[in-house]
Amino acid sequence: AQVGVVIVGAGPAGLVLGNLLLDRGIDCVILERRDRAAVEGRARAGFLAPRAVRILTGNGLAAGLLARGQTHTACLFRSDRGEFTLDYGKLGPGEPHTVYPQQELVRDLIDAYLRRGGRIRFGVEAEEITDGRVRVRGGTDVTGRYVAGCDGHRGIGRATLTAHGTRTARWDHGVSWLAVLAAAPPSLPATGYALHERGFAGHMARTASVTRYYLQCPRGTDPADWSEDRIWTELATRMRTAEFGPLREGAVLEKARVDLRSDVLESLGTGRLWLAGDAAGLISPSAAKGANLAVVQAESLARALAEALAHGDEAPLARHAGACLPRIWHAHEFSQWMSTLLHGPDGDDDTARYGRALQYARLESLRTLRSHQDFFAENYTGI
Ligand code: FAS
Repeated sequence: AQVGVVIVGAGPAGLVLGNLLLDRGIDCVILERRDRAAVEGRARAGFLAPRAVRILTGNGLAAGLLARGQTHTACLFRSDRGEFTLDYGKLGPGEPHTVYPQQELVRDLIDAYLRRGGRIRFGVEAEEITDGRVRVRGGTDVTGRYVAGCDGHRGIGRATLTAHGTRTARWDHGVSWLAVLAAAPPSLPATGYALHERGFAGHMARTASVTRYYLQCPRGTDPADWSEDRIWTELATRMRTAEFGPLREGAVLEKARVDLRSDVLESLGTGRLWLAGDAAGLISPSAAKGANLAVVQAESLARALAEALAHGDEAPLARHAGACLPRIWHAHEFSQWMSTLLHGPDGDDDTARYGRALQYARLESLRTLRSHQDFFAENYTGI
């Protein structure tokens, strides 16, 4: 039997899409290769932009984040020139971020989807997508009028599109982060970005008792080489604790290397296969946009699929791609701006010295110029 839409992947993109399609009376099924506990336990993003919060709130999917999310309106920058705070909630459009761990949001979205009578098949891996038919590893195929590839940047949704000629624009920021999750309360009153000649360090609260830290590290770094002691010592150095006060330490729950790379598919879909989220484009975490882009794209795709199914034409889907791509590129442009602000060049040759001077000039403009602060606020919370 054919369903309206087969969704591959139960991350933020697939789950928001599934909930919004059900709300429009469209029969869909989500295929997720991992089990429910694994999907609900994967700590990743934590920053929700106002537009993503509005979409979730407007579709009855925000009870958890409104009850347990924390509102953030400021961030701070540290360097060898001192520390300054940017009250982005009072700059530019004057909007806040909501800090709510992605795995909590995924849990809420799965509950809501099942409550709406949605079907998710956990532990089911899609192997091939051919014109609406999804071949399932070791199981029965599933056919949909449409297939939504929400299976991340290494998924078969993207692989299928690119195999049929869709080009990918890609950028390697040449930087890696050691992404650490610590069982420790936040050490700073806000998200902190520390620029240091040894490399960038970041501090992002996730909950009252868990904090995310990032340490810029060389490509190929093995997280196993970073003991708990070495992590806290390096964080103390780069966050200049001698000058600004100690960090609140705790057990390291997770450490993983994230290579900062970005890419965008030059088409979000064709015919019966359409992508949303990381499947459509991977954005470096430097500006915390990935999960937000996933939510915004899923909402737009849900509307386009509903129209296409109702009127039997693909024009709404082409309009969806046309509207989404400029928004994706806008987010990538800011993410690139942020990455060059946070990460100075390696080495000490003339080129590195020039690059580092530019980095500090950009930081100084951000500290002193209202126009730069408004630009930052608008892009930091915008999507
Ligand atoms: P996801 O990757 O979340 O979900 C894809 C799903 O598809 C997965 O559950 C996978 O199991 C499933 N799947 C894949 N192939 C399949 C197949 N063949 N069959 C069935 N299922 C399949 N973003 C931010 O905005 N802020 C951050 O601070 C941030 N930090 C991050 C830190 C780390 C360490 C990482 C890795 C990412 C981070 N991101 C961050 C980005 C991240 O949040 C993504 O943008 C977000 O998960 C994208 O959501 P989806 O597109 O739904 O993809």
